[in-house]
Amino acid sequence: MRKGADGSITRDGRMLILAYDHGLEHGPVDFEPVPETADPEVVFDLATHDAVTALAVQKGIAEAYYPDYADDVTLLAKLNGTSNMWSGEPDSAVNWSVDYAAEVGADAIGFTVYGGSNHEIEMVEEFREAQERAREHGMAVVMWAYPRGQGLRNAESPDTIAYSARTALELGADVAKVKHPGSREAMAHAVEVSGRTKVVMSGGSKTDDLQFLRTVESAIAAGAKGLAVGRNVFQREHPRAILDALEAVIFDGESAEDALELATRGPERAAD
Ligand code: FBP
Repeated sequence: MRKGADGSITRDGRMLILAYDHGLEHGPVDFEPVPETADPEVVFDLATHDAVTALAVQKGIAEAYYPDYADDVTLLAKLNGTSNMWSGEPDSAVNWSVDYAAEVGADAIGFTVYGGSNHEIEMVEEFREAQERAREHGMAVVMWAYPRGQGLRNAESPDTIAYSARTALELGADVAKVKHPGSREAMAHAVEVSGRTKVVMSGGSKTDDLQFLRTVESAIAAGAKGLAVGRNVFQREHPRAILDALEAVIFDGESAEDALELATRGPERAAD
């Protein structure tokens, strides 16, 4: 029906999705570096930063906290997700419907598809249902396009990541969130094969400021439209400073070095 419903989660065609579903996906261990981030209010406050174009959370967090932030934060409803307390073939429970997410106030949905899992068929069929319903609501559709499965070899190879990005186009996602494939050329290839589906880089585990910003800069130079990030923001001592720097790299075209310099002496750093 409607391709390109991503206007609500982009700024000048680019985006920074702050992801905060880690309490479900990884558990409270992800909050240990900055213990106050176990409190969702702390991350909702971060999501009011100008750089953040949407906040991705699970249902319970949205229900309990979004009403207080509805004027200042764009909600991306991460529809499926699961804990890592069990082991087995990658799969993800669908925890809320698109209709309910719309009722709570979401402008966009997020959905993980583990391409290569033995559960890929069911996940893709669940995605179909959500994607078509999201189109009816005019909501943007973001696919967490993660190749993952016990029988999948080369899950992190550039070709596999490009393949998963392409599946997002084939299946009707507006945005494909992919792991960085390791080089600018490989990211450019993933972007190219994704056509009109926008590619964003997944943040990954926390790295140092400059290394992280350089990776984001390289992804943007390769044609990625932004970033979906969790730990590389909320596990930092000065999360607003890294958001300042990310804003400079993603939206203003600054180099990683200049962005870091700006952010390090910027007013937000003082406000942390
Ligand atoms: P990060 O930037 O912290 O990697 O968050 C992005 C994200 O996709 C989250 O939405 C999710 O909780 C997490 O990564 C899943 O990571 P993985 O499945 O690789 O452990």
